[in-house]
Amino acid sequence: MTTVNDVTDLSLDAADGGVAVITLDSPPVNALSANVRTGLFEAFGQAIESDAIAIVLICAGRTFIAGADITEFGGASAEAASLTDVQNLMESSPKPVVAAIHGTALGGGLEVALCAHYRIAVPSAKCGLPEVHLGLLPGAGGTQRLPRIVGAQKALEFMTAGTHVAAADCLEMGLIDELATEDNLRADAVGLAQRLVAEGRPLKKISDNDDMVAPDRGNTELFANFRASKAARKFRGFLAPEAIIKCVEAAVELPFAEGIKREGQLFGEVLVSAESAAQRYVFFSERQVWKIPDVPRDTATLPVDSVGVIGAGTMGGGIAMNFVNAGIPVTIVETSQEALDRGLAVVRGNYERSSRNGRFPIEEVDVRMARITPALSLDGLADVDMVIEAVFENMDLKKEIFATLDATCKPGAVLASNTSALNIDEIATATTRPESVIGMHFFSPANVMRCLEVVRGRETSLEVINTAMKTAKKIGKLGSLVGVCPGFVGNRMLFQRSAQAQALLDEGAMPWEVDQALYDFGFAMGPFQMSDLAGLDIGWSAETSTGSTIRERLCELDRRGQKNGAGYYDYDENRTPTPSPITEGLVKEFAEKAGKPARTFTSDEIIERLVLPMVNEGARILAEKKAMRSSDIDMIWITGYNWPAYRGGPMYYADTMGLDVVLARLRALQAEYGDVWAPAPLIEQLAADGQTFASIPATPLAT
Ligand code: T1G
Repeated sequence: MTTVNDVTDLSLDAADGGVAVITLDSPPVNALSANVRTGLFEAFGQAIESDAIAIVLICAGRTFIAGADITEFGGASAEAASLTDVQNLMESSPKPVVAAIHGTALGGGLEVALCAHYRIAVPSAKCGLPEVHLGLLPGAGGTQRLPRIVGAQKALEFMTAGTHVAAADCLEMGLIDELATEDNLRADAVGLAQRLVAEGRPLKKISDNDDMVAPDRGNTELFANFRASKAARKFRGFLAPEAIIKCVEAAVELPFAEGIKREGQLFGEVLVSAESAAQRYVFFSERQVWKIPDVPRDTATLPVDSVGVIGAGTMGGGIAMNFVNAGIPVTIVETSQEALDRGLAVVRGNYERSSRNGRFPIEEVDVRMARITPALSLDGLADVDMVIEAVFENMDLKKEIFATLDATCKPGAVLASNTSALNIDEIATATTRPESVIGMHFFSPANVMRCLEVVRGRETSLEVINTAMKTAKKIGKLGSLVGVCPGFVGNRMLFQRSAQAQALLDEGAMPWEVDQALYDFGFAMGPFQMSDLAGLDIGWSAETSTGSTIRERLCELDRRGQKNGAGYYDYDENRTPTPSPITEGLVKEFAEKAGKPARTFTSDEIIERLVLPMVNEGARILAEKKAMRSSDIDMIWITGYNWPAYRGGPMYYADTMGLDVVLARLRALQAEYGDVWAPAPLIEQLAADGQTFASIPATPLAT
């Protein structure tokens, strides 16, 4: 075994029958750092020069190369061999090169493997080109080689989805040539290399393949159809998907060498884009949420092998589904059989729809439903490891329930509330075990939205915090630990945005102007369309209505939202919204009464009026230590409210504006609209110091 550099070894062991084995060992994921590229370049050079009959590339640790080193992007390019240098050396090797894959061969990692002549993988391995999630495209030949293996259509789907594909499917697609035995990869790879030589098999160079792309030459319809496809609707606002489509067009229309040049041009464009910088920030931010400064990594995790959910309504049913989907049995408690039956019917309907959409076979519906035990008493929760209360947002009711849970549940059970704003510490006072009480705030629809605000109470134990966060990860949520305050983090900032949306209406802006501005910014829907969707009459009653707001007046006109065809908007039978003259009249009436002059509102002004209050509140949340870091706030908004990932989140957005600019705008708005716009002291301080929210180190929550 020769040490090539500190992350690369080269073995020319007789036991391998003349096959050279290059082993990469660069934790955590063998990313293609400068050191790794240099090691590979030198190792392949030595192996090709040696008397080895063939070469195997394999990785130590958890995975094959998982891509370019994302931490290197945007930094000075280190003096090292380029990825292309390595790939050219591999592909032009006069000796067979075999890539041996385990874990996840992703991005540049798969692109390296595609420059081997053959690929072998263990059954548990996965391959993918997920660059699109970083706002990038496979920039090391992936956009030119993949279509030459699977054809243009599949390549478009594969690269714009950026999914990880199981080894068996990769074998079927032709991405890999053989499956190894799970724990015998090295030997099987060496065996394959020996067979290639013994059988005189050709040195397959994907770049020479033309038969998979030639049939689509001139087929402009294929690309037009893909751009118009349902999948493409998700590309709105992102740059990388369209760049990927252009690369595949080049793969089909141009010779390989020219296609590679086109890929390089388009890669250069997306690499320097604001969208990719934001998406790379999100990639690292969603890995920071699990790091809690004052909860040591070796903190115990309590078992969560059974769960109780109180309430089978929209939230309770959705919450239960998360655990059922993770294979954890759930006891769901309601106050009446009718409520139980109704709730379980909704859950079954959700599963049947997922099955119809191809998520799983219909038989799985009963398997999942069988994991749910309905109950009409909290006694049914005596032995569960975790309880999540999801009843009506009423403090007295919650305290009554937690007092019963305290008397019913086994010692050590985690007692969580799904409350979206109420004080966890107050709920905990209803029990004799406040150390076991925590908030687990799911976002509606609870079985869909990734966000889970884990609310740390003053007395919540480290074990319970750790257990709640580990449970969040286990059920596929992005857990964000937050402190107790009204609305916690997400809703506390949403309150501010909603107040300004209403203020804009009161000044004469139309609901559709506000909604359109947020839609164009990248949200799926604006606040007024959202209100119509949820129902305008939530919390409204004809008996107490005073007609003092536009919403009350709409409800008094029986305009209750989508459900009865009219709210802020008018709706046709397909629930397509159109601006309503009735709403327009009301907005104008209220604005005139308030003495507001009729005027136009630009999208930029609307976005500023909606986003800056959120940023200001986020700054207060950080200063109060109710969030540990600004990127946690961003992740809550991206995973809980669909803030567009290509804009990084509200705090990131403010940082990219510059906090000095944010401060100046807040002061200008304060002068025009009053102290509700007073800048948070933290913004004043950071602006004065020329700092950013991201520059604040992670801080333990105040309790
Ligand atoms: N570069 C640098 N660090 C990385 C990394 C990468 N590519 N991937 C992961 N890490 C770090 C991560 O930040 C974390 O660090 C640790 O590794 C464990 O990650 C030219 C341009 C591989 C499936 O997009 O999808 O190739 O927090 O917690 O859950 O065309 O990491 O411990 O300090 O996620 O087991 C394309 C990104 C790059 C793959 C493992 N590749 N990574 O998941 O662990 S662009 C990707 C992942 C590219 C080429 C283009 C996952 C994983 P820390 P983790 P995991």
